[in-house]
Amino acid sequence: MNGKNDVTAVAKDATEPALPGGRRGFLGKSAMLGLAAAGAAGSLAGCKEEGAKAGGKTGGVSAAAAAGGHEIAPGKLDEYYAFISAGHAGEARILGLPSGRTLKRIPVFNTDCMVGWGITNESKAIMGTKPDGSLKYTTGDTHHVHGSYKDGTYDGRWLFVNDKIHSRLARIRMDIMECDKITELPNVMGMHGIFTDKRDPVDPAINYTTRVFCGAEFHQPFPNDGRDLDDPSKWGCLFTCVNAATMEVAWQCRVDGNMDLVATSYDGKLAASNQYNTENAPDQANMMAAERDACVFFHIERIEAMVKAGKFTTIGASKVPVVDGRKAANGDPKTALTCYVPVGKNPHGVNASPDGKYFVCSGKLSPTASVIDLALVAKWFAGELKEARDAVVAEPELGLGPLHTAFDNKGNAYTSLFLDSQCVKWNVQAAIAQAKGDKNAKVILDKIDVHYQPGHNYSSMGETREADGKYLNSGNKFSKDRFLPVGPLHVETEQLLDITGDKMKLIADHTAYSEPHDGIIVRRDLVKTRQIHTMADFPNAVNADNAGIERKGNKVTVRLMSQAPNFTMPVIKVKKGDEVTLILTNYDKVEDLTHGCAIPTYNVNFIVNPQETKSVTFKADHAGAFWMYCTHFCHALHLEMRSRFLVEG
Ligand code: RUQ
Ligand code: CUA
Ligand code: CA
Repeated sequence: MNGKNDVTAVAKDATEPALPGGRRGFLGKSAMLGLAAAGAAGSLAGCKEEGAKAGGKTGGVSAAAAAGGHEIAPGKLDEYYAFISAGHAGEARILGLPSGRTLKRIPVFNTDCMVGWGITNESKAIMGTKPDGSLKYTTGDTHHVHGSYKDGTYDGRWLFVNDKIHSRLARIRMDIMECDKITELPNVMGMHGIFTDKRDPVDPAINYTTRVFCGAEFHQPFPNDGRDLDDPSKWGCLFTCVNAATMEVAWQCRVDGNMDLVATSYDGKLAASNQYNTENAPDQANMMAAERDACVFFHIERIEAMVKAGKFTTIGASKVPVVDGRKAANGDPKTALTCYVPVGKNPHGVNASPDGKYFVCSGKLSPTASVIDLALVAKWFAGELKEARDAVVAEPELGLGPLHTAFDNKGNAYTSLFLDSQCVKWNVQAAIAQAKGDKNAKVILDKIDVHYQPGHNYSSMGETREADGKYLNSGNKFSKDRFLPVGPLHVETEQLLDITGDKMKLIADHTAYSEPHDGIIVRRDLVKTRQIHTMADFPNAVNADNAGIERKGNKVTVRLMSQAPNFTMPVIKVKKGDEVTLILTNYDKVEDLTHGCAIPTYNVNFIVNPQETKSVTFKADHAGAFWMYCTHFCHALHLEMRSRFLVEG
């Protein structure tokens, strides 16, 4: 048997020191060279060959055989939902875990002709339109999905997901798993990290999510209207707070440096973002100039008091209050809005431990992760800690290219090592003990190869107080030889690891359409979806009284009902040049009895779920006969479920 196919062999091999010329040894050298020359692509090309040579071949043993009881038999249900982002595919996705079954794709910033997202009036209103009614944007880039909280765990209400391209925040209703709001943030570019707050910083009664914090990665001029194009020293980044209920932007805070990922404390008092460009540099080489960068902490209570007191400015046409969180304006810790904690070079990822005590910020260009003690950050803000750097209580060396950290329920952390293509398991308290001088502290507990180049990893319930230490998902950026080739772009991998034992066990390779980033793994009992809509929730629902065609000048409203296997109108006749609004209500009440509505030539295509209403508006600019047909298989007479849409010339 090929050693790489035996998961226990992989785990054992992983803890051995890198052999000269071995895969990790090779990676280490080339990676550092590549990074030093700012040519990470070169190092990846190198590791591709080595990875294949080292026996990444997957034939022989199936994942199920290696899974040891993790397989979900046909007809059996998964234990967890995984809600994941999809990168430049612009959507969010739901997987079942441990099976890895794809349960749903949730269109958010992308269009989706299966459900009609970006096609129906309702979805376009959420996505945002230009004056001519077409979509303002058709592209998106989702990186991070986080849930709303109550009492430190998921409350099953909402998911939030970012769009990095156009700096938008979207909310997904978890009862129907559909996006219901999108907010475009003003004055920022490259909005990357987001995180929900877990309780109010002041009011103890508010023990649930009311804010979403967003970090901006790219510097920009203020306002970005053509000024200061040649003077990037005037550009800057803002940290943004969005009201989770209204999705309105509450305030923004200007920082020195940039932001990347975001984490929030369990007590609601602090939010933080890692900064890889504390240099405020406009070019890559200088973004790597400083030996240390920072994790910037925000004192939420103080920022909001400042806003309330009217001590803010605004930028350009935006009315959003902006406060100054730059160092020069925050010299006195006792009144400071921000605290910049120095951490390893060009860090990536900041994650909160489930005990509520620490944030872990990974080094990326430094082989370390910085453990920041939140109680000490609070002390700094109280003026009782001399240096912000003193809040770093451990900085263990983990391996090359540490990016993101997940946690179990036993005080262990799991950090992805991008360059080493590994996941490292380490103990937080041991790392702290080691930093205090305990030479016997066993920090690194295990290392396992993942395939290949992991970005995010995330554990079951690991972003809550109910972290359960069962599963860890490694979102890998390259799959190389793990799956059948499908052309120039390989599928990517979400690899599932069993983390219940001392040693991590790789139990499954799941394919992932580009490009998976972050996700959360949520116990299934916390998710309660509704299977049938309530008709009254749709103000434009069609009923027996208003069904039919209504004409006002050249504006025609067609009110239609569906009930398997029929649309209520066999013939719909309009005139060329009419502006047609077609409203369709699905009268079926049977769970999953969905109908589609497509009209050839007119680019109409959407579905209506039981008791749901949707509408489309279009110009009837082609004369002729068009079969409006049901696209969603609903009945033995599904193919016959069609009406004649006639446009008189
Ligand atoms: S980032 S691979 Cu967009 Cu979440 Cu770290
Ligand atoms: Cu209705 Cu198919
Ligand atoms: Ca830097």
